[in-house]
Amino acid sequence: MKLLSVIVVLVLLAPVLTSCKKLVQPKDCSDIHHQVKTRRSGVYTIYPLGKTSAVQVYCDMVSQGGRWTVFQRRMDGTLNFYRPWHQYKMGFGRAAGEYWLGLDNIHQLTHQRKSELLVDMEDFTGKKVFARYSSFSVESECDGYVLHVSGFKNGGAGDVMTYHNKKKFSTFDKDQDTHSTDNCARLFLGAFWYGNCYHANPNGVYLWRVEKKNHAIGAVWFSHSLKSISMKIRPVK
Ligand SMILES: [Ca+2]
Repeated sequence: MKLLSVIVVLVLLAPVLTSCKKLVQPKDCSDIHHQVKTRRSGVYTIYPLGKTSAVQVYCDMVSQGGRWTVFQRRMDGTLNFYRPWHQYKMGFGRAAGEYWLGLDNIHQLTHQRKSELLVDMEDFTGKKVFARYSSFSVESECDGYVLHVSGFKNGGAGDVMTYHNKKKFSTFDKDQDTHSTDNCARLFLGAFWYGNCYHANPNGVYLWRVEKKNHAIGAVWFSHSLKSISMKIRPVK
């Protein structure tokens, strides 16, 4: 009888006991940093949509205070970025190398928490610059993944993203750009928040060198071909 009472009490207490032990799953790299402050830059698993949404990302724990969740990364030209809508929606590549995190994840991360954007880049002469924006968010697929970006801070790269503000996302098989007669993704072999058409084309063709002639189809910031670029977000404190 006594044993039965103990079992009953334990069963009744179960929600309380287990709630204290529940796993805290990080939504982004900022959460990972918050859990253990000494975490280094590298590949981690985050859960932007809750416990069934595990996805691997590269966390930049160094640049400008760290805590950055990288959503786009080019570094060696090993991955093809000329891909259809579905892949830009879901993401592709590997977090240890070149990848795109996926528009649904980017939407979730920037929808839940007010976020800022940092774009680090290096050209083929070894020059490193950045552009930073104090506000960055992406709407849902139903709204065309419309980009909202503002609060530019120059780190030598210049402001290209303001041109892309309030534009929808486009891929070669889904034209949502503002070019009335053509498809910017097809013209410039990329996928981005194109207008008519772009100031930056970071998902364009990897060019391997300083390119004077064919830079328009390339992974460029203005007309500057990029050896590496990483676009990353973190919640505003
Ligand atoms: Ca068009």
